[in-house]
Amino acid sequence: MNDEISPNYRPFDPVSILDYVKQRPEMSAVFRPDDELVADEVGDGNLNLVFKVWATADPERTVIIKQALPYLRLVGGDWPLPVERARIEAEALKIEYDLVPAHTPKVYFYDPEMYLFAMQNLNHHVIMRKGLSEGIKYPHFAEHIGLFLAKTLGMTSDLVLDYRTKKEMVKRFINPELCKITEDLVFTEPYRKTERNPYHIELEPQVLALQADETLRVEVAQMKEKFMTQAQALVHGDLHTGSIMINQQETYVIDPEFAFYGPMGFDLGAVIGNLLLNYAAHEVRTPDPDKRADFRAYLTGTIIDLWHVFTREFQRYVWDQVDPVNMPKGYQDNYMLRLLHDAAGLGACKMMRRVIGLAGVSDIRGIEDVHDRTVAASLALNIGQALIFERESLRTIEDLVEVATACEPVVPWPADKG
Ligand code: SR1
Ligand code: MG
Repeated sequence: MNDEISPNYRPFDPVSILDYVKQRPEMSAVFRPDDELVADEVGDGNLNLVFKVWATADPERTVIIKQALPYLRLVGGDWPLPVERARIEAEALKIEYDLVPAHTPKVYFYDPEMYLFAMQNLNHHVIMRKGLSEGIKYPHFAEHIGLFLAKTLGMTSDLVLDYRTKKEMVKRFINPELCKITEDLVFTEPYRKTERNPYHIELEPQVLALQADETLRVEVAQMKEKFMTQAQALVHGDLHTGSIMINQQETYVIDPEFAFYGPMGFDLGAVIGNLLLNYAAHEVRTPDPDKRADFRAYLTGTIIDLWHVFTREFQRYVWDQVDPVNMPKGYQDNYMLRLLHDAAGLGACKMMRRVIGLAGVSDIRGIEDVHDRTVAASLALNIGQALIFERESLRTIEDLVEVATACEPVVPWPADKG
């Protein structure tokens, strides 16, 4: 897989990265020749080395260097991965930056020998998943992510691009090994017995029942087929709340190394599904019923709002630009409805994998008390199942929220916990 790896490639460390940064001419956009630099390795994801580099005299002069390792960091050398994914990520970021600079970090350069790129350090932002788990609301998120989704999905699709450009883009973003991770971890392994499903034992009865449900596996297989065959737009491919850096004013989408030409619903569903995972986590993270209801109203309101922003901006950047003879209103309306159904079905798969499979989410797996964790996980699984089964009956985003909020956990809330 990594046969063609550059002979000059070597993984950096916090010391060697400094000399490398100093000799890159592009870094004069951030650092001065006489700057003393320091670096930290801050990667907490599953796949890469991530170095934060800054000038000691002024920590605001800072960059992130992200370097691909030839194996999966989460499990070590036994799982090789193509380092070329760094090119995919850097190119996807550049396209997203051209489309939505307010919500994409700037890339300074990509190095095809070291399989790394330098980008803007979002040092005044936090990972959204962390903030949401602490009950922090982000009032502008729906507006920001709705715009990001409309532009990055709509404007990389056949609806806007000419026939040749679109096909060239598909070729540029062929990403088989990272897609295979998703095919396995999102659509395959959660639905069978495997040692790579590290759910906790208390959840086992529900997981076994889910895996035994052939009607569910039929629906999941349809979603997997869609993921593998529908080259609709340049999707981010991993747009969970851990790929979003945020504060009260700004939102940035990071980490598009899984980018490829796939169904728009995969990104839409990732955002919605991850907000619903957080919704499920607050079943136990926020024991006070009023506070819980308030935060959940924020989460569900955000889902509704982001969808309306998405459709509004999609109208502006896509439908208002197309030939209405070839794409009449009836087609446009049906297209948006199919996106809603895809978002529900694909988002459901993304929820269930985070509960059952490898690479869970801290919203739920970070809940220390095992009974509490089981309650939250159970609710997330039930929301996922309801959404995938009900997806084609949905007419509006409000319907989707209604289906999700009607769900309960299988495990009862114990009387002594209120
Ligand atoms: C084995 S990599 C595990 C997960 O991390 C990434 O964020 C993707 O979601 C992938 O499935
Ligand atoms: Mg990632």
